[in-house]
Amino acid sequence: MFVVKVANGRQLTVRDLNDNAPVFEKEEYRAYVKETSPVGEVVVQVKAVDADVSPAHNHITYSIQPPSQTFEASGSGQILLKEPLNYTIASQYSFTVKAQVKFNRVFVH
Ligand SMILES: [Ca+2]
Repeated sequence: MFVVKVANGRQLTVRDLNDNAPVFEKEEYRAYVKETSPVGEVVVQVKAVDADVSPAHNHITYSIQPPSQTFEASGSGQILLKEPLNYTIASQYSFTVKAQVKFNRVFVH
């Protein structure tokens, strides 16, 4: 959000308060991956958007919660395969991807 306020004859500009949390474009992502998929393969691409305008307040990082042995999230929201799959051990995985903005600074000029 971009806010400009004038108070007491002095100009106060609050530039892009970090007041928006990132929001995923979809509530749920589903993907099918073959048992023979190589390590490093992109299983699914997730994307969150943050309504704040400045890069310090809308640069999103992704992580899998709780951390997974099998999958990892890249900086751009790709969910990658970290180890070979074995259908007989697990035929389905579900996990949560957390999107967060690292910096939490408010700029007041
Ligand atoms: Ca934000």
